[in-house]
Amino acid sequence: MTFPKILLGVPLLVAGMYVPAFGSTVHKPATGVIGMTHEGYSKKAVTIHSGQRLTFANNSRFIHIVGVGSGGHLEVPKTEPVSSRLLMEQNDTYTTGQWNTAGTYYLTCSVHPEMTIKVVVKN
Ligand SMILES: [Cu+2]
Repeated sequence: MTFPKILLGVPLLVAGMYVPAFGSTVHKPATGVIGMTHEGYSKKAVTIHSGQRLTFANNSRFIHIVGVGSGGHLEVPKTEPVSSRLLMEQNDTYTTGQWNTAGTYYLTCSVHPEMTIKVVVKN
């Protein structure tokens, strides 16, 4: 029986999620931008007004997969809080769509369950 070579990629993928990459130093996020460290956001909560957007910057060497939810569990909200459903962190900096509906929401990271930020949207 031959060993499937694709299985060699699995440990590398897992290592990429938990072991920081090598490279130049990471930069602090700009003012007003929410940073993402290894297992947390730079804030526990943020309050915005409807129509505003949130910008996140990855100031760690870890990947983050961010979406609506808490405790690492992404969920589909009952009411659509943002104008764009795409809430995944695919780049080092990510700006959400406009937050339309007043309420309290949570954004979490499916890779790091400790990463949950409360988003309060006011009219
Ligand atoms: Cu994360």
